[in-house]
Amino acid sequence: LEKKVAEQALAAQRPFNPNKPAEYGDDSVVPHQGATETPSTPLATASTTTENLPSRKLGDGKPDIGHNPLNGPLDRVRVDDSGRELTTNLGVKVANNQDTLKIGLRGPSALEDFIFREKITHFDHERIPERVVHARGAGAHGYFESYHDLCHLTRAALFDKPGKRTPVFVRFSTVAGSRGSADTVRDVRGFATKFYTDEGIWDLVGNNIPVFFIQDAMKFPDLIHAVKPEPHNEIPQASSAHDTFYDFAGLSPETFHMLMWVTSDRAIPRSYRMMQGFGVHTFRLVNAQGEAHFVKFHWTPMAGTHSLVWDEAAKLTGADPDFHRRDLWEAIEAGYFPEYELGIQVFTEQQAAAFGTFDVLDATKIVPEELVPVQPVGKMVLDRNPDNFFAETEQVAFCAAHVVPGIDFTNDPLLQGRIHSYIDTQLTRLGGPNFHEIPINSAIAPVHNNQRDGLHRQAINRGRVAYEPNSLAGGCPFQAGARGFVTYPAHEAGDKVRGKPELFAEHYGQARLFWESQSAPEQAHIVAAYRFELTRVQVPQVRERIVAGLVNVSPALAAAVAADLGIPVPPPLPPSTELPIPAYPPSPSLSLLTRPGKTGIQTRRIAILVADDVDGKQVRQLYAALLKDGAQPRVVGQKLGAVTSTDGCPLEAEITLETGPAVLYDAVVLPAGLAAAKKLAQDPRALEFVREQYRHGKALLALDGGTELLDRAGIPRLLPDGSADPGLVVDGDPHAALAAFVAAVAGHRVYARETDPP
Ligand code: HDE
Repeated sequence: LEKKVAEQALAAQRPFNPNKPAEYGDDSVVPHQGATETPSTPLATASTTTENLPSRKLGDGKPDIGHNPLNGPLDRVRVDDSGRELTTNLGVKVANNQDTLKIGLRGPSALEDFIFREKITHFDHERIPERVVHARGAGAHGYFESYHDLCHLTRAALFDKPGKRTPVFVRFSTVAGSRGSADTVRDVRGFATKFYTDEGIWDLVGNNIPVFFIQDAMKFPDLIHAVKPEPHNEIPQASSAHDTFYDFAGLSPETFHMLMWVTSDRAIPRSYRMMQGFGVHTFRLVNAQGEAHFVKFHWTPMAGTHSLVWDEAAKLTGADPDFHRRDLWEAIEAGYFPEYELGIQVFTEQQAAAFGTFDVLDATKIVPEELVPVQPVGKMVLDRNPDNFFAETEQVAFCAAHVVPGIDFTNDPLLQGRIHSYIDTQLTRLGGPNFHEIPINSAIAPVHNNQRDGLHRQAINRGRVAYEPNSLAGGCPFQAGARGFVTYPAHEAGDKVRGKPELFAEHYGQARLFWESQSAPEQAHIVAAYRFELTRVQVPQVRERIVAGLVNVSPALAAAVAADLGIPVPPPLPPSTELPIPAYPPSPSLSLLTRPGKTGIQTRRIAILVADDVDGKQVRQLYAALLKDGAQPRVVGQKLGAVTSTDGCPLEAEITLETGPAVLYDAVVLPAGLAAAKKLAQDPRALEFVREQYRHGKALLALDGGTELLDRAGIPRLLPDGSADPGLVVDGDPHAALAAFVAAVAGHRVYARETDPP
């Protein structure tokens, strides 16, 4: 085959430059070895599965572990190039992919070169508009498994029997930054789940924070214009820390509850795998008898809720802007599939009316778990990375209007606006009304209707009937009646008005509840976050207005922030209602520290610092032990390549202090080998590494000579209050030391170590 291609190309394209055979001459027409290899397996036959046929694998029991029934429908569009010849988009084999067609070797290019023109034209149109919000994200496939039969509450197909699995695609995102912005900025995280249920697609388009900035969709464009980079100079990227955002926030005191959450550690998660998700709005569950309950959706990660510290998050934006994307990808590739439990808070309209201090239609309020407990109803496992970022993660179109029979909306005015906005935005972003046919967006349930045509239509609808009612097609497709989506017949009556209920105007009770439910380190982080954000604000009045709002949340918080900004505490913002600020009992579940997680040190990144004359045997043992527990150890050296070992068997450094700085790791091991430690102790980068690990509250294990490095870095052995430091494991019996270290890594951080300033 190779020979034939070469001969044909030669015949077609002579003359060549005899002086440069490899680039311009005869040799160049022979493609690199492998490029024309004969396929060893027969051409894959196209899958017969289409999105219009129900998948056999759905709803009839459990597919194999790790097998996603969505694989089938997507197979028909998957392309694997291995062992194939290069073709144009029309399937014409391409002989030469290096040179345009020219009239003479030094002559002009020919317009006739359809191969070049197709290639460059496609390239010119590769980009599509990024999402107006949530532009930066990462996605994964998986499945949802229902724990119980929830038929008494909802007729939604995914909950109709215990153990039932429904395929999902999830996209996590930041909100404010553009597609190329860094992952670890302070921001809300999107947590959007597409359930490909037997009865159509349900999108639960949530966030990692259970409340929102505003109460009414009318204000969304203002909010986003305020938080996005300022329009005159497009600064700052992916940051709320600027005048326009806090100007809007201070003048819209409904934002104050959400401001507490975004200044908390929730806004700098350690991983997408370690954050909660929330549906935010109150939705309705409707059963087959037409009975409805209000519901709030909660995702809780099995890996626990863990966050970065701010100094680390800020440094990570430079050290690895893809930190969260990479973390999700690597965990799934390694087989440590992220898991989240779905919980629901269920309550009746009568109960909701009796809550009294807040309205369940107000998205700036939570329903405290003390009032309505969260019941677990299933779990989601993300077990497969996308094959192609653009085709799947970028083209996936979530939509708050995508509900299925058994799940319905409420009158939350933010949700009502979202029902419109998402489909609308896809028309621009994905270029027309047929975006539901893009493979990642297409339902597994059958699709039959009379919608036709439009840009990029894929379905080939048969027959002459595209209307209803009809007799010519026997009335098909016919209405499903009670088997279809039946809107819950909520009784509505009222005057046409623009306004909101009085209870919506109480903005501070739950902000105070959040503040008072935080642990001491979490409170300290909130103060520091306000300090950072408001210091970036240039207009003093804008700063002051935020502090004035904080006085209503907590005078202590306002005083701490004011002190840091060097201003006196201003008088409180006037309340928007005469209703009193309600008092709530503290809600421990609002603290991240109450959800330690069940996955131990799995996927935790652990640096083992090495230099010449390290105790290689010990490093290998530690490496193996940490790997066995699911951690990701990395041998970090002063430079790449081998370091000598005391056992005569050299070790390879996998990454360097420069490329793998401290912020990339959850913990560090300083192995034995006095000489190695001495060398490292003279390297300022190693000292900085150890100091940063300490300052960021991470676990450190120092064995034998490793302690010298601790001393040189000035690391105290005890916590500031004189007690033992559970995250600092020094010497001792190696087995006991390793066990204590593993426990410390699983414990995430020793916040008691934090000093401010560092
Ligand atoms: Fe969104 N939001 N949003 N939002 N939102 C979008 O849709 C919008 C809101 C959320 O990974 C856009 O496809 C309005 C709350 C997520 O693809 C857009 C309002 C919550 C994602 C849009 C809100 C969210 C989006 C931009 C106020 C948490 C990313 C691109 C009424 C419950 C989904 C797109 C993904 C994306 C509109 C408020 C979550 C413009 C009008 C509240 C996770 O349609």
